[in-house]
Amino acid sequence: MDFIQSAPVLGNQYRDDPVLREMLARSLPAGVLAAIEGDLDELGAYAAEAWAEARAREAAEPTLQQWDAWGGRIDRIDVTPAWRRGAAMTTRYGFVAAGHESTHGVHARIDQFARVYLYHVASEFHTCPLAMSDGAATALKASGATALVERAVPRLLARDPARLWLSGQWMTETAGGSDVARTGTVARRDRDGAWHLYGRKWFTSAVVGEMALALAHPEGAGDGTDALALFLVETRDAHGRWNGIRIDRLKDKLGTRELPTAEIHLDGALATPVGEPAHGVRLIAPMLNVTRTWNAVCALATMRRCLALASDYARRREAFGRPLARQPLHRATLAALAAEFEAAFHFVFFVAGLLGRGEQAAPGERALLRVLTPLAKLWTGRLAVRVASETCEAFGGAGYIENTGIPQLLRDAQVFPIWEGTTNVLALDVLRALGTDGVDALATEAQALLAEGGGDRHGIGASLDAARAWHAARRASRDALEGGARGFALTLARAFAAAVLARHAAWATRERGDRRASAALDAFAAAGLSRLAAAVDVDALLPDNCAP
Ligand code: MFK
Repeated sequence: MDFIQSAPVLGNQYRDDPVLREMLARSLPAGVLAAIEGDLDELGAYAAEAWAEARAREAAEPTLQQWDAWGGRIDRIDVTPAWRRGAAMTTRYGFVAAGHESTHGVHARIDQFARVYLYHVASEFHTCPLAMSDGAATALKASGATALVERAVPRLLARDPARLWLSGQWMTETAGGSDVARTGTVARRDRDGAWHLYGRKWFTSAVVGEMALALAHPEGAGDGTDALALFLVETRDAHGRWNGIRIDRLKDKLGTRELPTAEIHLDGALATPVGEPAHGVRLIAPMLNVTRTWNAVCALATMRRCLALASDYARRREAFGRPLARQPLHRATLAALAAEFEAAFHFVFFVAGLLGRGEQAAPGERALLRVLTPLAKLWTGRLAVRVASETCEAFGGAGYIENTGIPQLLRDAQVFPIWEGTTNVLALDVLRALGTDGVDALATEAQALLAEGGGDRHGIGASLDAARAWHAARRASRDALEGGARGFALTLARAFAAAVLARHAAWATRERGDRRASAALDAFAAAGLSRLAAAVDVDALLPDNCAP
């Protein structure tokens, strides 16, 4: 009889994840952990069930119905079964609410993001509108626009599915994905003083939601970023009809295909300015920082799923007389990925902890958070693609076959370096956020972590010193600084992550007798902390039509 390979099996993703469990044990008071652990265990089980269920059926995708049988325009989007469960799951487990509630004080964001991390892959990117809803609640609270806060925030944070609102973030247009200043959507006032939006939004992933925060140009305002205004748009009117919104089509995307990303036209959509109708980018920035944190957490979730599947498969799959799990090169390949993942994991949850502390207790740490957020997003976005690509390879031919579920992990991972700002845009944002003495502040914080972690045995301080010297040497030339910004940002991210991991590893060794985090640190540092770019003759390498 022909040999039949057994498929990888996913267990409870909370119980089987020592990295998550150890981080929570170190970061949370025992009472907080005890209070949330039941939910995390259920989410771990849900992740495993959803994976098995998805393997047993055809892939489902959302559909857009623009017209009814009689020629009436309806623009109805039908979503997948996982999305139909979204509101119930969100309110039951507080994927948005938990981050804002004061129940667990400064630990709110760690609690929330542990939940999101467990839910993400099973959610079929329902986490995308949840990220934007969280971001909208955060931006509205920061805006001080009291009436809008009172109307929208309790709904965005609702624990009752019938009350829950989802929010979109309508920024991207055909001319402006990264360069938001090119926004062409116009805001006009009618005779009664009400604002209406006219224009085209090119990537709206939550048009199925109840509201969106949208950037638009008030008619008659000047040019540039400062002239843009931020508006709250409710997608439906009091009768449930579209509020001056037409859905042109759903995007045909490389991945995240369960997520109904739409192109829309705004044709007089009634909108309310958030604060004064100007400084829209400054007003939406808190939303960007929150969605970028979600992006990093969801990238971690994808990496963890890849590693869980690849290691289960390594135990099942035999080649050349023994399982892959006993073959030195395969083991070394998986271990190197596990080390990168563990460093990234602790870095991102450090950022989540900082966000929670900043919101609930200590606004003074916001400057550090401002730099670490784009670093976490840009590093983990690219790392998730690498881990997913290696995972396909670890499955050999099976990793290239659609209904194993493995190729989807790679296609979906590719959204992380794009959504919410590309790697390069974020690297430039890091330069801006650092200002003149930001590297010093980062190095000081890293030294404090290393002191807790028992010292620097991996050249972490030296890597940060080299980054500082690199930055100082190029400060006079904007082109030189920008040209190397990606390597510079990755160096900061890797060195700072190593310091965070060092602190955790010392705790895990001391309190748990567990050497895994320490081994992860050794392997991570051995792969090199610095990614500073050597001088390259770019002009010689690029074709003439790319001349400066
Ligand atoms: C999940 C699946 C999704 C489906 C597929 C999706 C595919 C992708 C679709 C997309 O297009 S996603 C959206 C991607 N685009 C972005 O994320 C925007 C990227 N661009 C940036 O991040 C720019 O840096 C930004 C637009 C924010 C700013 O550019 P500007 O126009 O040069 O403005 P400027 O002068 O830097 O900033 C204006 C103000 O905002 C300044 O404050 P002041 O007015 O007080 O001086 C900045 O300090 C402030 N600011 C900017 N970024 C900030 C910030 N403040 C805090 N945090 C930040 N991150």
